[in-house]
Amino acid sequence: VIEELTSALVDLREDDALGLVDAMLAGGTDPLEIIEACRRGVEVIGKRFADGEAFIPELVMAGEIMRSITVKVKPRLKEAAPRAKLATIVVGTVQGDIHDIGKDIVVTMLDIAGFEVIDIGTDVPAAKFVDAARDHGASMIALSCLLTQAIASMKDTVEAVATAGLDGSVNVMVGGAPISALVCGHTGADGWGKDAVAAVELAKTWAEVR
Ligand code: B12
Repeated sequence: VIEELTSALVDLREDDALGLVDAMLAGGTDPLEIIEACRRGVEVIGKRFADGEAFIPELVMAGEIMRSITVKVKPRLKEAAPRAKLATIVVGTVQGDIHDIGKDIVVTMLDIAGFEVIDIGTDVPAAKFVDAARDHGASMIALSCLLTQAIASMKDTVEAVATAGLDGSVNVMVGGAPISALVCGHTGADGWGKDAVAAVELAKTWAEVR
């Protein structure tokens, strides 16, 4: 059934995908397995896009199916989540970039790991990250980007956090396809992660240190 879900996503059969998710949740499948099966589907479409075999509408459609599935799965994930919040973390895709499929996975995973997550969306200017961190008393900020061009916005955001005097109390992590240790160093961020699991691990480390 797990493979069927991945294929339904790859073929963009939304009704089939949602039906499978309902059946799997009813049958007690681990919600994380469902998210992972969908992620593999989106990955296949991403590869087809890179090879010129899929186009923008397919990508948008895949994103929408992924979102509908996340809405269904989230309540189930929350049942298993710890009650006391570990820390508050502001998450968003930086200015100039609207990719949010990966960012949403990071949000979901942090949420179920027990973090209070403030999702401020996509194409977010540096000042908005600073305001959100201050307003919500966050101790961490996670920046996502998929465009090489948007790495500059990450650097700007890290600088804005320092200029606002929050660098002593707020840790910033960066992630997304173009991010590596080298790029992280260039942005001045405190850490980076290659996927949503790494985001949670890093956030947990930071939560314990504070
Ligand atoms: C889907 C997609 C789109 C969709 C986005 C839909 C949406 N709602 O997000 C649409 C069609 C809108 C789109 C638009 C564009 N796209 Co696009 N898109 C993709 C595609 C195919 C997949 C991205 C994706 O969702 N992957 C699946 C998710 C699950 O993976 P992920 O995002 O990498 O996230 C994981 C990790 O990176 C990590 N992670 C992510 N964020 C964070 C944050 C932290 C803190 C941490 C620790 C980890 C982390 O965890 C996630 C889960 O494991 C990629 C190609 C690819 N194979 O990556 C191109 C790609 C990113 N797009 C690209 C481009 C160029 C564009 C456009 C400029 C195209 C255009 N000419 O209009 C526009 C951008 C507009 C803008 N201003 O942003 C290029 C970028 C090239 C570059 N290096 O700069 C790529 C690489 C395609 C290519 N090969 O050319 N795109």
